[in-house]
Amino acid sequence: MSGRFITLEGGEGAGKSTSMEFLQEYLATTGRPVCRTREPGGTELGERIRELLLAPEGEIDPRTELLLMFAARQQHLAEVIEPALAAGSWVLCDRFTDASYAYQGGGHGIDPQRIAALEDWVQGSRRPDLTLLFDLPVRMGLQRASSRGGHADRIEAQGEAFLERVHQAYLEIARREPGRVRVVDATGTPAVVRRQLQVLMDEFVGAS
Ligand code: T5A
Repeated sequence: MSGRFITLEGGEGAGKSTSMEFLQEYLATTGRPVCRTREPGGTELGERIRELLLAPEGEIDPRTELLLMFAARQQHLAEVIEPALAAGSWVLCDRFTDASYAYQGGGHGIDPQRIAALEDWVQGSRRPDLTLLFDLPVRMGLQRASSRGGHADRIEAQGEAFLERVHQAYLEIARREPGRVRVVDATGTPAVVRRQLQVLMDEFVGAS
């Protein structure tokens, strides 16, 4: 039986990493093999590209940024995602191509048709089976992210107006694809967020 591809999306500090733990445990209790990964990253090369992309110093042209995201994604698909799905694993991926539409498209204004061309080329027909979109006001996400301590990465440091465009782009994707993209209200406590995830996952797993 082939696996399922589940992606987690949302703005900065929306709680994806926190929820990843719960989702991994949830699937493990159903007896499904799980592969947990992230973008940009997920492979040795992808993690090196991630370091280049997120390092706070220096400017990166938005097109270069987009192409590096897809370079890392190509490697990730070839090395990790496709083999895991073919082996029957359920893949949980912290961010995927919706992030390119939201950040490089919505945030930087790159034409979505350009992104779609890369998506078709790199992914073929591969699309997530389910996307959980963690919806949180930008300012709240930034507060949560800064409460963790450490420096803002280069993309996080783009400013509130940029991150608001990203937020709106994500909501637009959810409006366009309500079957695939399920919106999680991320403003509540971790326990409240988990309860929503439990309901969504019960529904998705039950239908799979
Ligand atoms: N990117 C990525 C692109 O621009 N294009 C692309 O194509 C791709 C794939 C990745 C960056 O790359 C960009 C987007 C990103 O800017 P990242 O470090 O992976 O960088 O950034 P994020 O995915 O945003 O990760 P964050 O760590 O910032 O956010 P998370 O994982 O959503 O949040 P999390 O779980 O770490 O939580 C943040 C803090 O809030 C607390 C946590 O304990 C933590 O301290 N928290 C809560 N507090 C209160 N209530 C809750 N419900 C909470 N849930 C978590």
